[in-house]
Amino acid sequence: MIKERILVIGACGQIGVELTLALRKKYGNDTVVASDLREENPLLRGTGPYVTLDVMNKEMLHVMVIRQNITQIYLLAAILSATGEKNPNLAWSLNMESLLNVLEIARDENVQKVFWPSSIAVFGPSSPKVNCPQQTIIEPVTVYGISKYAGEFWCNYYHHRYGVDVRSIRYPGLISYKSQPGGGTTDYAVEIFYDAKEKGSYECFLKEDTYLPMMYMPDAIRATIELMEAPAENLTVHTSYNVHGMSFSPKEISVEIRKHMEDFTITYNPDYRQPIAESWPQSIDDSTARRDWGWKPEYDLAGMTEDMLKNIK
Ligand code: NAD
Ligand code: AKB
Repeated sequence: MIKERILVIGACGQIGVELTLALRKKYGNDTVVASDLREENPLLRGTGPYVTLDVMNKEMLHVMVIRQNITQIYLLAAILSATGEKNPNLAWSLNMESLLNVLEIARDENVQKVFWPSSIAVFGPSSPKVNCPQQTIIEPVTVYGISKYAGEFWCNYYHHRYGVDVRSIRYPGLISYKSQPGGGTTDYAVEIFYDAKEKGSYECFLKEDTYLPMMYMPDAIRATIELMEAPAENLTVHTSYNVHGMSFSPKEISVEIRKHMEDFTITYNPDYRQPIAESWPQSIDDSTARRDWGWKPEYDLAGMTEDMLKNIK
């Protein structure tokens, strides 16, 4: 039996911290090597091995994978939609080169499985707005969305051409309280909770009726691990799976928060992120993920809101 050794790249980000902790809980602390450009996140300190690593440095990454006997890689380093529009060249080079570096090394070495997240940002204005299907017209208009769509096809290519077992999810906007989000359009749905607790009010950068697909982090972590553990023969999608959690607008989430904090107020001041949000679907059809690996979300808007307010200090 192969002794698993898992490398998480981008482990100090919004998903990375929680995913690393969940993987360590499941597979053992020493099995999971966390890595990032940044200083180690305080929540990871003392829970397992940590290395500073720039995923753009292919030689260093390659040496790390060999020295640490890595058998699985979770690649989370990326530039997200809002930051990407401020620096398109950097977003394209980080998002593409990091993936190609990992896929090349996985092909050459003893890496059994790779996880790389895509996003609902692959969809564009011509995709269906409601219950957007797994396969449909996909014409992204952000550099982030273009990089994710290209990345999906690189994953598909390495799977079919070289047999690399790379798996992917099109995450919706993720909501969490352990690690801050890193420059996305859906970040308002996290900021709103912090401002509600700190100030009792929030100025939203999206219009009140902007519906977007969202998911609570515990569901996203579970989806990731369930997909990675699914039998390979059950998987029919080698680009990236649609997954649905919930869909709501800024107005709806503010109403939900007001059920717990009756004085909470929200104002709207839409900025450059509004057109990005409007280019994306409002909700996602995830029937293929449900069929292939049994995906089912647990959290809805009410359950997520209650848990966020309970946990944000
Ligand atoms: P994040 O920005 O919070 O974290 C990314 C991490 O990568 C950061 O800690 C950063 O320091 C690190 N990083 C950046 N450049 C690096 C480099 N050159 N080498 C090593 N590490 C580097 O992002 P996140 O929200 O955790 O997202 C992780 C992945 O999930 C990304 O691919 C993102 O596109 C995808 N995703 C996220 C969401 C979401 O809502 N958070 C939704 C859809 C898809
Ligand atoms: C973003 O808003 O850029 C991310 C995403 C949906 O990929 N949260």
